[in-house]
Amino acid sequence: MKSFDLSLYLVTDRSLSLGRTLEYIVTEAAKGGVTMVQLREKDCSTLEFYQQAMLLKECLRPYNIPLIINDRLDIALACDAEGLHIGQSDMPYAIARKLLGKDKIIGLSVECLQDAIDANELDVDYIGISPVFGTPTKTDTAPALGLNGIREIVKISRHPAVGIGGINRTNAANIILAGADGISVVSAITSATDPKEAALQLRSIINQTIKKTI
Ligand code: TZP
Ligand code: MG
Repeated sequence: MKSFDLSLYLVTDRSLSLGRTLEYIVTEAAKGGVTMVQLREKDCSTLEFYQQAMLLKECLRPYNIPLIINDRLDIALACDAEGLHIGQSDMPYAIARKLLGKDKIIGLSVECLQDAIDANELDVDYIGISPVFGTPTKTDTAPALGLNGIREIVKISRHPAVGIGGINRTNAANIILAGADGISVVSAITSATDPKEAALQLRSIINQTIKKTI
């Protein structure tokens, strides 16, 4: 059975890790309570990507945290990751599902209401609402959807949803209050002086906020 928790979802970016390895960042984040990790690496060779995925799989195994691979279906298959995250211009969902099988997690980025409506036709496991706010981490994004965008999308979507883009401890609660099941962050954990402490703080905000919404 596929079971996963979207509440605190770390997405990696080596260029923001302040010289520390992703193994270090991910292990500290796991100790701090992240529930999913996505390996998202641009500008790296297939060999490096594969080796990095295998290293992160080892780091996450003791914590039982799923490793999701961004975009690269071949890497997800090669390292037997728990899942794949695809964007609107990546491998079509149907092909990814056919090759990965029904037991793997597949997430899809939605960048507007129509993407979310279209995603209702697909058996994706979650949607990533992208971007919620503008962010220097990724500048080639669709226009920011804001909290209203989250509200509109979760109202019509049949899938669990996580917000991404410009999320940190000052606005994390609002993402949950707008109806998302979780937050996805890159810099708020990856660039923190103490990634474990950053994850703990986000974890605590999410726990408090989820309690209020129940
Ligand atoms: N997709 C949409 S925004 C984004 C991605 C990968 C980057 C989010 O980074 P940060 O540092 O959490 O704003
Ligand atoms: Mg992509």
